[in-house]
Amino acid sequence: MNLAIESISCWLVDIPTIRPHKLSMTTMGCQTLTIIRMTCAQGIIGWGEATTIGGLSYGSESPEAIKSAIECYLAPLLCGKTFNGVAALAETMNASVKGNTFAKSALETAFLDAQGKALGLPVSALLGGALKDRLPVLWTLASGDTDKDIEEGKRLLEEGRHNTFKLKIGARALEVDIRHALAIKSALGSDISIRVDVNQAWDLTTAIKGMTQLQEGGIDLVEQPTPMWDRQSLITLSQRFSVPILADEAVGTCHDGYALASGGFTGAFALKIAKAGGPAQVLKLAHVAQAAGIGLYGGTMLEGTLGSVASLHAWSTVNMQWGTEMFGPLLLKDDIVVNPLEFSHGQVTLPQGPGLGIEIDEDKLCFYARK
Ligand code: MUC
Ligand code: MG
Repeated sequence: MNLAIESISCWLVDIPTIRPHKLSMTTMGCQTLTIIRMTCAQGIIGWGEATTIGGLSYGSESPEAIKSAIECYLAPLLCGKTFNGVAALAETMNASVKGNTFAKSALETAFLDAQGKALGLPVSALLGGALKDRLPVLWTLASGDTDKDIEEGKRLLEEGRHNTFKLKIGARALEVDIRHALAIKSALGSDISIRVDVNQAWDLTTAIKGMTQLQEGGIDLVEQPTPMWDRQSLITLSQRFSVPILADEAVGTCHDGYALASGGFTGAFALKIAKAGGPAQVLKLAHVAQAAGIGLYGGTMLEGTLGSVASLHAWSTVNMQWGTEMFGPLLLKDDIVVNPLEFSHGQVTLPQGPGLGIEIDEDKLCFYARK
């Protein structure tokens, strides 16, 4: 369906987290959401979000750079033009702007939201159709303190909100990290799935040592143990251990996925709309993985509700063997939507209305927007 884009506005929205969130490269006390509003003909409005972690410590696009790429380069390319879908939108953006997948993801999301509203269809329908309306969602224990993480994990299990946990390791000495992970595994019980995310902190030798102990201790999945550029180590580890590897930073687009798959990687890919350039683009990577027999996992950049819902629409159209981690909104003290997502029994409900199916609270957007 043809949609003419008239204008695009962009804000940096700073929201504190409920507790410090410690990763191998940074500790977050606040999350910055880059939010865009796309106004189309007939007053149809689409919303999009691009969010990264820890300024420039995680990815190569900062929130400020995302806003500037949108305002100075991408919005002028799109405003005043008509597009019949995301294929044409992506072609126009990619012809003039290299990389910048976070910025492109926010724009593709907003276009899908607007197109869904114009057609009276949920975004999932524009992406192939939802296979289900409830998706599994784990929680990340990352307070930086083993006892606090155990307490938090036990509380969430009791409340029935989550039944699977990811731990962030890699910042401390290997033995400390292994002790931490195995203490949490034994405290939460053998039937609770525990995964670890090393966020690229180990070299191959350390990874072999670490994975041997994690595998013996019953850890279910090891995410991005080695640097993103070291594709060969990831392939070697995936072939050497029975505990599967989840590639995250190493796999953004379908091209990365193809290179890993054709190099002999086994395991799973963490899909993220921001790494791929949007909810439609990330499905190209999902399809490469499916063709290669590689598992799928719905990844987050710790987005708020807007970005998390955009991801969920995409994840709902494929089979996520490893579930999802779309818990970002629960890590934030507040959000900019009228109705929060519904999380229970280790699952989250996909909104059903037209477009993304969420309503933005513009007063809250103004309140949290950077002045
Ligand atoms: C990452 O690397 O996976 C996802 C969950 C979380 O706690 O951090 C992110 C980033
Ligand atoms: Mg990760």
